[in-house]
Formats: sequence, C-alpha cells, structure tokens
Amino acid sequence: MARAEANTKKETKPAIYKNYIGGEWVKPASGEFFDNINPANTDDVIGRFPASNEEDVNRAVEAAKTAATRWRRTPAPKRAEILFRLAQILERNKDAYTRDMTREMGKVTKEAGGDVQEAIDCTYYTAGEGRRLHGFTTPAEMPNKFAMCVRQPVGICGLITPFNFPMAIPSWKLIPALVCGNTVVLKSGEDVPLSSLNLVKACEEAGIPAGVVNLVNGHGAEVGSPLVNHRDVRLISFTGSTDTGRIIAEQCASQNKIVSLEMGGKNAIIVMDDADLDNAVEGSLWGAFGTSGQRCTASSRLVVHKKVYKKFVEKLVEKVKQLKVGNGLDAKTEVGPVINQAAMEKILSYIEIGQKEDKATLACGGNRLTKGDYAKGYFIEPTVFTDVAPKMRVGQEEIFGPVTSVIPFSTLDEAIDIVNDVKYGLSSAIYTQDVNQSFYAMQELYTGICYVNSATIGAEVHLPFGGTKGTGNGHREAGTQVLDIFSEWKSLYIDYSGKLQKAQIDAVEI
Ligand code: UN1
Repeated sequence: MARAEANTKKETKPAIYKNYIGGEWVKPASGEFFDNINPANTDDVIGRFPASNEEDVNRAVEAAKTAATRWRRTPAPKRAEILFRLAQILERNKDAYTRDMTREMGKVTKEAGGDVQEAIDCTYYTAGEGRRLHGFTTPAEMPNKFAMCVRQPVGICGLITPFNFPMAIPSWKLIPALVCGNTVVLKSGEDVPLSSLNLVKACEEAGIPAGVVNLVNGHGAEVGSPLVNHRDVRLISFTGSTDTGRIIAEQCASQNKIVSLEMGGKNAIIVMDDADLDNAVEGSLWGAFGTSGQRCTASSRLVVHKKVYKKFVEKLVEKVKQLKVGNGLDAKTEVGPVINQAAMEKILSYIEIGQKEDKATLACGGNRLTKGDYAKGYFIEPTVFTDVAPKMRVGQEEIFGPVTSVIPFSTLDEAIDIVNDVKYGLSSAIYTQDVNQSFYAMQELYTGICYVNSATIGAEVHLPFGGTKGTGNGHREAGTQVLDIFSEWKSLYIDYSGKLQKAQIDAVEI
C-alpha cells in the first residue's frame, strides 16, 4: 500500500492533513490519503492529504448550505472586516507560506513570495468592496415610483483551482465569493494542497464562521466532478485546462449552473524593429521562463520583426543558456522544476514535436536535466525554438512549460494576425518606441490583457483578468468585475403612488 511504503521510505513520517468541513478538521470518508511531493526532489514528501470522494463533497456542501443564511445576512462591511483580518494573517505568515509553496510547487522563492503577495493584495483590495458593493438607482418611468438595483449572493460556490498559482488563484475566487455573501467549497490543485490549506487555516484564524469556507482535497474525478454535479452548488468557478473546462461547462449547462472559466493561453510578445532590444529580451526571458513557463499568461511565442530577428535571437539565446535551473529554495535558482511527471512528459513531447513534426530550429535547451541534484526532480532546460511558422503546433498549442517559439514577421499587421490566429486570447504584448504602433496594437490584439513594453505576465489584482476565445467564457476575475461572477443583480421597484400603475401601459400625464 502506498501509505505503508511512504512511511518506511523516510525516517520522519510526513504530516497528515485533513479536510476542513463545517469548521472542523476531518479525515476523508475513504480513510485514504495521497502524498504531496516536492517536484524538485521527489524523495521529499511534504505531507499526506485526504483522498476525498463524493461523500466528503456532500458533507462540505451540506455545511456550506447550513452556514449560508447567516453569512448572507451578515452585513457586507462586517464580512469585509473579517477579510481584512485574514489579509493581515496572510501578511504575517508570508515567509512560511512562501517556503511551503516553493517546496510543493517548485517555483522559485521570489515568485512564490509574489504569489502569496498577490493573495494578500487581492484580500485587502476585495475586502474593500464590503463597503462598496455598489448598486445603482435610476428614475422609474411612472411617477411616485422608485427604482434601484442591488447585488445579491448566488449561493453555494464550488471553486476548483490549479497548481500554478497555489495561493493567488484560490484567493481570486474565495475572497470575492465571500465578500459577496456566498459560502464555498474549495477543491485545490492536487499537486499543491498545502497552500490552499494554509489559506483556509488563515480563514479559520480570522474568524470566518464555521461552514462558510470548506476545503475538500483530492483528485478531479473523485472531488471535482461530484462538486460540479451537486444539485445544491449554484456556481462553479474553475481555472485549469481548456479540455477540463469544456467538460465542466457542459455539465453546468445541463444543470443550469453559473460557470466561470479561466483556461489556456498561447500568449505572444511582438518585438518591433524600433524596440529597445535589451529590454525586449529581458521581458521575453521573464515572460517565457518565469514559473518555468507554467503560467496561463506565459510568453510562449515571440513574434519578432525580420529586421531585428537575428540580433534578438542571438541576445535571447545567450541569456537563456545562462539561466540557472534548480531547486526553487536555492536563492540562485532562476528556473525551477515543472510540476510533475505527466507535465514533464507532455512538455518533452512538445519539444520533440517542435523538432520532428514542425521541423523548427532548436536554438537551445530541449532536454530533461538528470545529472546530480537534478536526478530526483522534474527539470527541463529552458528551450527556444526559432524559425517557427505561425501554424506549427509549437506555435499554436499551449505547452505550459519552459519552451518558447520565435516567429519572424515583416509588418505590424502581419504580426497582429499571427498573435490573434490561435484558439486562445489571454495576454499579448508589444515592444516598440512608437506611440502610433502601440495604440494600434492595443486596439487590434484580441486578448483580455495587453502590455506595451512589458512581457505578457504580471497582471495586477485591481484590474480584470481573463481572456477571449478559448481562454474563457466571457467572465473576468479580479478587479471589481469579478463581483459580477459572485453576485446576481436584483432590481427593486417601490411604488409609493398609492394606486396601481402599469409600466409600459398607463399613460403618464406630462
Ligand atoms: C496564471 O497564469 O494563471 O499575470 C495567473 C500573471 C499573474 C497571474 C497569472 N499575476 O502572470
């Protein structure tokens, strides 16, 4: 049995973690646990987490249901007070959460710190909405009648989050859900359960009432699917792959649930011939290899003007070769491992496709690193393909790893067509010194986020986050726009005329 094996493998037994349901830390119904493994060193078992199933989901939804009325009726500014306390707790524990995150997810410490900071920022910012949650008033068409519109919570929300932003993304969903007055069941990415657990523990410490936040750990089929299909869950907010998102959307459609999807990307940076090339190279490095390329916003295409193509590639490849790959806990590391064996195999298969099927030029990288300290982790060399044609698979499909493709172009319109001609539309960028070109690009690039003279990554929490086409289903997270996911509008009419007035029918004397 996996459990017995894990216990004999190491001298110190890994900690056992539980689900959080109805304000209690409880074992999963199955009694089974799974290992949370460090992707930089697979001997390092961070802990054993509940392998939950439908029974746990049912209990968690029941708890969320029991807590719903009281939480909904708690005034929003009071809900927000607790969330401000939560932000302070997150801030206080930032270093510990950061270390936990690097250990379970692999991203380098600086970036993990940024991830926790994003959760802190999101919590402070969104808690502020507790004193706003603006609705509006508007004139009624009949005399002595008042019309206004307010937000109301939607009910029980199922939150399904990925591995790549282990605390930021859960916070993007959890905090707005709570400030709007909903209760939630969170299923975190199975590769990064500790960061969500840290977040939920902080919720407990902040004084969020029992049952308002519930955490059920486990795998997609056993936990995600029963959550999506539970009749009392009104809303599903999902970040993850486009394939899984599509299945969730279909299931939600047949049950008439609200669903918000944040899925893949194939983001591109355009480098014009007048760009500050060194700045463009720095941006490309960061955009393509930050988080080992495991960002929905990763710069996985670099679309470069033919006039500067050769020079840009030379500078880029030189820098990429110098990137220090390693364990994210080592301060010198610039690129950490990828998340797990399956991800590594998928990325390596794309590197093979790039060479064999696409026949692109492998300018650097391309291999798994296996020697010395690398042997126990999932490390891949930062990889650059050049001479990529826009329609090649490495130029079209999301790789989600440390691989980027350089594509040459001749005119800005051509570059814009290349950027737009993929099934996704999350983020784009352009490097140019020309204000006309940059504004034209901002207008024509059909993505949810667009940067000028910066990489495709680095979205801030007070602006809406999300994408067009295959990236999403029209919703936006973050900003105040996220409130439109987690609340529904209620229009209120108050007739104080003392008589029946029929809108659209009765004539109004002027
Ligand atoms: C993601 O890649 O799923 O804009 C989220 C960024 C981060 C969030 C990325 N703030 O890169």
